[in-house]
Parts: sequence; C-alpha cells; structure tokens
Amino acid sequence: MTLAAAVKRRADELGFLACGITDPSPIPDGERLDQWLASGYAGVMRYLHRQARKRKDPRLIIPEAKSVVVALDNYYDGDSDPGPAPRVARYARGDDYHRVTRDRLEPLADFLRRNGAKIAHTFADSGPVPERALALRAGLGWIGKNTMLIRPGAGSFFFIGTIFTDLPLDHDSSITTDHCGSCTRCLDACPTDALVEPHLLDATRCISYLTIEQKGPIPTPLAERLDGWVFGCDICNEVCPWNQRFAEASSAEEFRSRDALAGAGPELFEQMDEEEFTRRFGDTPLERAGLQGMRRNFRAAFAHGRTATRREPERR
Ligand code: B12
Ligand code: SF4
Ligand code: SF4
Repeated sequence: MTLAAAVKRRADELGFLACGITDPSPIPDGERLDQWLASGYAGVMRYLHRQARKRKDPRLIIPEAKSVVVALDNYYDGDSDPGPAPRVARYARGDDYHRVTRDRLEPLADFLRRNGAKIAHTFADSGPVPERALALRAGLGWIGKNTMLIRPGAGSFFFIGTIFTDLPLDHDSSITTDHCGSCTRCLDACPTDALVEPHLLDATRCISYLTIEQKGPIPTPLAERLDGWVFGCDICNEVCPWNQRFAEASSAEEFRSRDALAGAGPELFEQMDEEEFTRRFGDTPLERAGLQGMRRNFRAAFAHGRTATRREPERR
C-alpha cells in the first residue's frame, strides 16, 4: 500500500467522511477570488483581501509543504428541524468546529509525522487556506451552484480540514463532473437573494454574514427576511437534493446538537451582561457574534418571524 493510501485509510479509521490529497501549487480558480473581492461581495471581511495572495498560491502559506491532505469532517446533527426563531445553523449547534476539527485532524498529522513528516500543520478555517479549491482539486467533490463543496453520495454538511506536509504524497485528480444539472433549488430558496447567479454568492446579503460576520445593524429589507435565523443559515444546504438524499448524522460526539438557544424567547439576551454571555456561550460558536450581535439578531429574527417572511423568490 502506498503512503497516500495509508493516510486515507487512517483518515477513515478516525471517522472522517473522506480524505483526498493535492499539492499546494497555485489554484486554477484564483481569478474567481479576485473578481469576487473586486465586486465588493466580501463586505467587511477585509481579511479575505489581505489573504488573497496566499489563498491563490498556497505555497506561500507553508513554503516547505509538498502535499496537502484534505479531510471532510461531517457535522450533520440528524434531520431535526430547528423550528421557528431562534434558528441556529447546524454547523454551530455543537462545539466550536475550528477547535474540534483541528483536534480531530491531529492524530492524522501524527500519523504523517510517524511516517517521516517534519511538517504536518493542521488548518480548519483557521488560516489563509482556500479550502474549497483544495478539496475540489483533491477530488473530494464539486462546487455546487450554492458555492458549497458537495460530495457525491454524501452531500455538503461537512467542514473541510487540511494538513500541509513536507511529505511528497501521491496526489488525487479532481472530479470535474458538475452534478447540479438543471436544478436551481438553492437559488430559488435563498430568502435574501444572496446567490446572485449560480456559483456566485454576495456575502453581504447572506444571512450567515449578516448574523455573524458584520457587526453593524442588519439592513431592514434583509432583516425582514431572516426567516428566524439568529446564527448562520442552512437553507441552501437543506434544500439541496444531495443532502436530502445522502446526509447522515455524524458519529462525532463534539458535533452532537447541544443547541443552547433551543426554545429561547426574544428576551434572552436583553438583560444579559458580558460576564454571563461569556460564561454561557464563551466556548460555543455563538461567541463569534458576541452579546451585542446576538441581541441584534434576536431582535431582528423575532420582529420578523419565520412564517411572516416566506415569499416567492424574486428572480424568476
Ligand atoms: C468567507 C466565508 C464565508 C462567507 C462567504 C461564503 C462564500 N460562499 O464565499 C459567509 C460568511 C457568507 C459564509 C457562509 C457559510 N459558510 Co463559510 N467560509 C468562508 C471562508 C472563510 C472563505 C471562503 C471564501 O474564500 N470565499 C470567497 C469565494 C470566492 O471562494 P470559495 O467559495 O472558497 O470559492 C473558491 C473555489 O471554490 C472556486 N470556485 C468557486 N466557484 C466555483 C465554481 C466552479 C465551477 C469551479 C470549477 C470553481 C469554483 O474558486 C473560488 C476561489 O478560489 C471559508 C473557509 C476558508 N478558509 O476557505 C468558509 C467555508 C467556505 N464556509 C463553510 C460553511 C460551512 C459555511 C456555511 C454553511 C455556514 C452556515 N451554515 O451559515 C455558510 C454557507 C453559505 C454559502 N452558500 O457559501 C465551509 C464550507 C464547507 C463546504 N462543504 O463547502 C468552509 C470551507 C469552512 C470549513 N473549513 O469547512 N462563509
Ligand atoms: S446560507 Fe442562507 S442566506 Fe446565505 S446563501 Fe445560503 S440560503 Fe442564502
Ligand atoms: S440545490 Fe441543486 S443547484 Fe443547488 S447546489 Fe444542490 S444540486 Fe446544485
């Protein structure tokens, strides 16, 4: 068995959904990133502009790296409907994935070290890594019209983790087949029309950005369409037939739903101070939005309830 095959077998034993290997050479889709940034679609996520060179040329991230091991970490928490507001996106109902997926990658990095790697650096949304582009090139799936990396037979409810290593491993070839076909369910279902065309997301309209990344008020026309979401949004994943058909609950205990907001009323964050917020949510993904952000999100989501915002898409 080649070392590359052994790495994949180890990833499977460790519970990853899939594992592929690519190299850190410049990504062929760098122009997409430039155009996306130039269109202003990144909004206040200025770090994406600052990291653009490295995102386009991953050799700049760790110059000694010869291979990138890419692993998909399933976070699907079962098919429970989050109900009306407050709705928390599935990826944020368990422990904070930045830490969890990196911790889960560590035994795989150890395996590389035991096989001679001097460098085995893990990332999970924790650096300037073009994770979808590398996963695409590692043959792990295709980029759907909702911009997600989708894996045939698995869907898209997973995180993408990477290990940059100096080991020269056999590389996989990318899946070129686009399995979206004529489907447009994600574009039709997006409540804020953030998917401006297939494969093109205006993040400044995306509920995930509006409730987590940006710290200002949520513009009224978009706040009216939050559809009950108070942290992230799953709609363009939920409606995808590949998830409806293939998503299976993760076996990782860390991703089991412990949605601390289930059943919470609109007043939850109104009286809370920073100390209590940190005590209750400090080690959860909600920490990223902060107390002020969660207060803002609750006000908007409860003011414009889930059913009130259901509407026909404007696009077609
Ligand atoms: C910024 C960001 C966001 C922004 C912008 C999202 C976006 N679509 O760009 C916001 C805050 C809106 C967001 C939301 C979400 N995010 Co986010 N996000 C990121 C982050 C940090 C950077 C993404 C980025 O660079 N975007 C800019 C665009 C231009 O780049 P890109 O999407 O990576 O696309 C590249 C390639 O895919 C390729 N490409 C794009 N389209 C096409 C089409 C074709 C045909 C081809 C060949 C190539 C190609 O070219 C692009 C440039 O290199 C990544 C982590 C990372 N380090 O990369 C996570 C990441 C993309 N997010 C993730 C997740 C889980 C989410 C949410 C589901 C969370 C939620 N439930 O709320 C939503 C999904 C919304 C959506 N439809 O994308 C996962 C996605 C896993 C997956 N299966 O794809 C990532 C990879 C984090 C991780 N480590 O797992 N996110
Ligand atoms: S996450 Fe929600 S708001 Fe963002 S593109 Fe998908 S459906 Fe639209
Ligand atoms: S919902 Fe349809 S168009 Fe959108 S990503 Fe899934 S298969 Fe592709």
